[in-house]
Amino acid sequence: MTQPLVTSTVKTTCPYCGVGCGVLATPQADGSVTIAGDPDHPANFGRLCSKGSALGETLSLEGRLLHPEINDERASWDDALDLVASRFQAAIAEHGPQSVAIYGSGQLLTEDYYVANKLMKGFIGAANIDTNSRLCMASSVAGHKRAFGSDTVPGNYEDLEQADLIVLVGSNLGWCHPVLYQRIVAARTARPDLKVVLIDPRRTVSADIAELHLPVAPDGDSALFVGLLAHLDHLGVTNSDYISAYTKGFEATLLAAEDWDIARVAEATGLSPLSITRFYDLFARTAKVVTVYSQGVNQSAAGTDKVNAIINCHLATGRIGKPGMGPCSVTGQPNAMGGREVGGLANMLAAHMDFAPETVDRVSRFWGSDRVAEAPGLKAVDLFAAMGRGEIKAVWIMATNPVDSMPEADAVRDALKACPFVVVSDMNRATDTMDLAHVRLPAAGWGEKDGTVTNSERRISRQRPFLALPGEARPDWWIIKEVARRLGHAKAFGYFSPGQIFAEHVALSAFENDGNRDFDLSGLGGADYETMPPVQWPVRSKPIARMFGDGRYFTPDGKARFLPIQPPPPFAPAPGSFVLNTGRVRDHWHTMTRTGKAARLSAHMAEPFVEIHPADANALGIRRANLVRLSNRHGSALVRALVTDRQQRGQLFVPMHWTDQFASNGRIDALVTSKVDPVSNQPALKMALVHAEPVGVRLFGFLVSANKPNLAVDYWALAPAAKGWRAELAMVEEPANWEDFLAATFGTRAAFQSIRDERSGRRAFVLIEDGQLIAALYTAPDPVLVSRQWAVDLLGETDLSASEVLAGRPGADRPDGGAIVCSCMGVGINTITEAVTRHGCTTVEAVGALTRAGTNCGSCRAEIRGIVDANRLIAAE
Ligand SMILES: Nc1nc2c(c(=O)[nH]1)N[C@H]1C(S)=C(S)[C@@H](COP(=O)(O)OP(=O)(O)OC[C@H]3O[C@@H](n4cnc5c(=O)[nH]c(N)nc54)[C@H](O)[C@@H]3O)O[C@H]1N2
Ligand SMILES: Nc1nc2c(c(=O)[nH]1)N[C@H]1C(S)=C(S)[C@@H](COP(=O)(O)OP(=O)(O)OC[C@H]3O[C@@H](n4cnc5c(=O)[nH]c(N)nc54)[C@H](O)[C@@H]3O)O[C@H]1N2
Ligand code: SF4
Ligand SMILES: [Mo]
Repeated sequence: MTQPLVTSTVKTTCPYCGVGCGVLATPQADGSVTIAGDPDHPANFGRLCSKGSALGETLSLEGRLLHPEINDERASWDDALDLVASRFQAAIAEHGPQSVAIYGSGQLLTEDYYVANKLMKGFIGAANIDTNSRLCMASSVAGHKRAFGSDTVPGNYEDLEQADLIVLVGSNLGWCHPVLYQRIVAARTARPDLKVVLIDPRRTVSADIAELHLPVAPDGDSALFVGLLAHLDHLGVTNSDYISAYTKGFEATLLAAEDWDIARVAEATGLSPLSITRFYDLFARTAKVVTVYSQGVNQSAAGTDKVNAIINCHLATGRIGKPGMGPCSVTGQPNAMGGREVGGLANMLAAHMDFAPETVDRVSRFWGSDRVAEAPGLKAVDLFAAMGRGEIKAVWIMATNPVDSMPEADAVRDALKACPFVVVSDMNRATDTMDLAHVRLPAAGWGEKDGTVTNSERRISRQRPFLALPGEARPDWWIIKEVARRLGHAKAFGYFSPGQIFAEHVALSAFENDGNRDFDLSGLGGADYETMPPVQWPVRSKPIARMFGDGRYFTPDGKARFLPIQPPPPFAPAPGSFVLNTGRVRDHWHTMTRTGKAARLSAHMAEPFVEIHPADANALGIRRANLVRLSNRHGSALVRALVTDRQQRGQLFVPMHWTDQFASNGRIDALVTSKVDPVSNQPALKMALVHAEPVGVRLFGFLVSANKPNLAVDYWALAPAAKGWRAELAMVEEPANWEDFLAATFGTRAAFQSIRDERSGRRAFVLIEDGQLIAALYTAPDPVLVSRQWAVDLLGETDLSASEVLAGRPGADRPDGGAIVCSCMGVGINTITEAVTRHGCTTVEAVGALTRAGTNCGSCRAEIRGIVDANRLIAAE
């Protein structure tokens, strides 16, 4: 059980997305932790989304790594740290500093990240430290640097509320930055003139607040924004005063855009000329525009160009550096920004400085090291490729799971298998990456760690501990400095607290800065780390009102740069192949190491799926809920068909979340190409080419079990339930012996009761002990129709009889709420439908008042609106 560190309420920051919401955590006497939004935090003012609200349910010690391990055996910290240091030392001595690497993460705290970067770039002397931010923000970083001379996100969250037009490009804000989305929803309610345009090939839930959805062809964004620039010029709404005073390169950029009239844009984007014109005119006539962009922009082979195509339009209209306007890259991870600040990317040195000789000299003097790396190191895709070629002799992975999240993930797995020495620091014992580690180091997790994170609006907030370190887990900064010490750098790594590391980070940001570098925390020198309130950088002694408010940029001449953009040719996959788009679902976080512990987060979507257009499904003979095999030369995956016209023809969408820990074959990155953007080296994670085919299945199944089942069938997907487990199954052959199958699956030889319907081929097996359900399995030749939520809820019931469980459907006394829509309040689709059809609710608010659905975090309100709309007509009849 987790042990509280304090009994009072602690102000901390959510460890999930880059919105960076303030959280109030209060440990309770029974070991649980109460979670609430911090009303004083300027990111969320008390709001939390479904994932944030469920944080308390992810803190159990189940699955945690609680002591170091060497070659699968428990080891002492001293032995593990000595071994890491000596193997790194040996590789460096024999093969040079380029033969070792660190692969980090935007989920490290700034202090952890600072120490890791300082060790690698400052004292090992190679820049081979890169991070999962390469997969996430690298194109935005590169685009910012090209335009502004610095990696600066200019905007603030209030700009979203003050804008008259918000353009969401490749961003599913409703699910991925839910509290920001809720702030926009609230602003729109208060000020219905605020318009939203969504640019995304899929019609996501974020379309719910959009007056206009442009289902752009994959990578059609550059053409759309290049055409917009030409259009703004034709209409004469560019701001020539701004352009001449504060920018360079406009003429050449406009020249490159000149030929992009609406007809050509329509051809390149697959959009209708009418909808393009509507968007362009809206943009042209609205001064206060914020363009929010995310992975549909960054994760592309032309991602950096997309970023600059967007920024060009803001510079051309002078819509930047003022309230309610500007380009706004929203960051994914809680500390994606902090990582960029310390130099976590292989092409940055530290504190937003790169590898120019004078900066290397400056950082060398600051760190007191004569071996600071002088050139960028290997970036993520190249790093694992080099490892595959045997060039990396020792690697240390921290707070990321590349076996699941890197493109061409099977090759990454092979590279790690072939690497002579793999160290992984993680909180969990079982991850697909941990499985390959020679040394496993138990890291402290959220609630135990102490440090800072920076959110999308450059706001630094404290993460504070409220739980004791479990077992022998240690914070990442401590682990890294202990290795540094053993490598002979005790003096430079004599840290005893995160506050001390932060103070050094502050000092480096201010060192010889003179206002020439955007990242400047000089005003924080001497701040009380313990009580530090959330603060936005830059923090100078003389505060600045707003980034770029004075029209001064961080290029040598102080002017912003326009970049001429050549949109890529329209993408035309060969007949028979699909464009595979990947991304996120509302209630899961990445590789599910934390959200996968929470039953209520797993109830929203409990298995890996592929969204496919009905016409494509029909043509391939894929029916609803059938299994689909996706494949290409890199790998294959087996997922459930979700047939929907939200998806365009010729395109598929699969979530990135499922791993070998939760499904038989759901690692979608095995199929994703490692093609990268030439400027940022960020991989094109949203555009693989795959084949899709239905899988001949003899039996489908669904089970619930009080104990973790052992699944060895052709297809399975496992998820926690409130009182046990649930799983989806499919088999290509019927088991030869059902008794053996049940015993192997549920780990018991107890006698199950069963029924079989000869005509339909349906079977049910149930084991009840003392009126309590131990296990139930339902199988059928077609996808099993059993009510999932009902069956899951039975696990907590008493006085059950086998016959009611065998029936596979709720009796009159146990109404079936249906699949969970509102995970905060646990309200299912049937309850919501009934609120509309039987109780006459015609609005989301009315449904909320009756059922409480959608009344907490609001992330499900778009789905509720969909159910209301679909059933209102039926109700009216
Ligand atoms: N629930 C949840 N929230 C999260 C996360 C999570 O795992 N779960 N992760 C966090 C992290 S690290 C990140 S980076 C963010 C990501 O946040 P988002 O970027 O909003 O999320 P994604 O689902 O990856 O992708 C966004 C959209 O890009 C679209 N897209 C694909 N190709 C194109 C294209 O060519 N053009 C355009 N315009 N759009 C395209 C996809 O259809 C998708 O809807 O989310 C953060 N928030
Ligand atoms: N196909 C496809 N692939 C993608 C994406 C996509 O959209 N499509 N998105 C990409 C993006 S944007 C991102 S950000 C990545 C995310 O991908 P990953 O970073 O691989 O995913 P996570 O599951 O967040 O992995 C974090 C790991 O760190 C551990 N951890 C958490 N906190 C700590 C800590 O404090 N210390 C230590 N040592 N460990 C900790 C967790 O248990 C977990 O194992 O995936 C990328 N991959
Ligand atoms: S929006 Fe949700 S996941 Fe993101 S920081 Fe806020 S509570 Fe956490
Ligand atoms: Mo990300």
